[in-house]
Amino acid sequence: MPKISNISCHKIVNSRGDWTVMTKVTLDDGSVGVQSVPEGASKGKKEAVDILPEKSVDLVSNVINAALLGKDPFNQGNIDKTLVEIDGTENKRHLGANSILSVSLAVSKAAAASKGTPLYKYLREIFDPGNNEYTIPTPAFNILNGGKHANNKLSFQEFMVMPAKKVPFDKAYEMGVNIYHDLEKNLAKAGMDIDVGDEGGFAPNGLTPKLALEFIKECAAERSKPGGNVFFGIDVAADSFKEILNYFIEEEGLHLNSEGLADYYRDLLKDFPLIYLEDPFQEEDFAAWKKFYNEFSETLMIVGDDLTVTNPSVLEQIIPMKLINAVIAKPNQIGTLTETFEFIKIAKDNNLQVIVSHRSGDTAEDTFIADLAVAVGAEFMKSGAPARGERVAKYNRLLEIFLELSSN
Ligand code: 2PG
Ligand code: MG
Repeated sequence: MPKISNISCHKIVNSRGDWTVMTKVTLDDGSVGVQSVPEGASKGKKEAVDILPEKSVDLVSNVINAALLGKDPFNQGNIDKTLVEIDGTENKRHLGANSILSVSLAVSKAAAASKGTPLYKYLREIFDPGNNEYTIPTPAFNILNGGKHANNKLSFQEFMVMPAKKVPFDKAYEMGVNIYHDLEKNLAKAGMDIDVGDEGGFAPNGLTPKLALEFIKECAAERSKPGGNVFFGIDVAADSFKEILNYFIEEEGLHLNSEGLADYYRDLLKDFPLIYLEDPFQEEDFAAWKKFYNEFSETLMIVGDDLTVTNPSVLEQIIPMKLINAVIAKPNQIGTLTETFEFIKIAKDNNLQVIVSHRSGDTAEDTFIADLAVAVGAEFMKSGAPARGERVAKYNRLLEIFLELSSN
């Protein structure tokens, strides 16, 4: 059996122009796995912690390289356990979640390469061995950016269009691209800026959440029926505009308490085919989550991201509270593949829908989340707009898998 023969690491630049790391794992049969690490802007408080890229390069190339030399790359559980043990902290601040994640995922890629198996199939063998049924997740295209992802005055972070489940991936992708370009035209026609934010969605000033949804509704209506073939979703990322007591919607001068914000959502839900609200309240505003869940859990995806941070033990604490019916899964929030799988398993066992997600600072060379989303049978994948290299790399990989599976 092939063994790990070398691990090297260097700095690269991510989509936001910030430094991150890229790690290469080589096996003694010559197989290679390369993995870069994305970075978020709106992070949950309990996310695993990254360290400075320089320090990460040093630790991966020396400490981790020495520790994993000669280890079995097919025993992902053991690789990740070793990394977690060497780190020895609760939030991976010693080795750094960035160092650990780059190695953990690169090992899986090297192992898949060694077997000559597509990555999604190899990941499936670990996640759910023997299950050969694959589905392609529905894409959630983030076409308007605000919050911490843009320099505009729009409080909510991501306005997404989500094709209906019944639409096959190639058609769904086309729908996303067409709506994106229609939106570009309509914003320009209205004299608005068509520069884009961190995730490739437009980021003009002069919008309120309601106006943003009006624009999207108009564009979606041109190609398909809102509420029929295409639905809307919002990642509110409410942490990012929470003041001490209230939520501040700056573009409307509104300081809303939790109930006021819930009313704000009630209004939007009346007027638009919204099926998805991510982080609608700040991550510790449990009472507001609870009340909202009780009212809308049958009709709306109420999604935890900053609330659950891909952390299995955090999710286990949240589930009995009944606050959510869906979760975001982002490998870099927790730092290893094994823990990401554990988190997704807990979610599935508790009937929570799973959305595998990119980060706002992502890397163009990395498409891991597309293979991951297919491997775990995630219902959705979000990777920003259907534009910009680092965003479409993931959607293009999903298309490749879709075509491969369709031809069989
Ligand atoms: C989110 C993500 C990705 P960030 O909040 O869901 O869209 O943003 O990577 O900045 O945390
Ligand atoms: Mg989010």
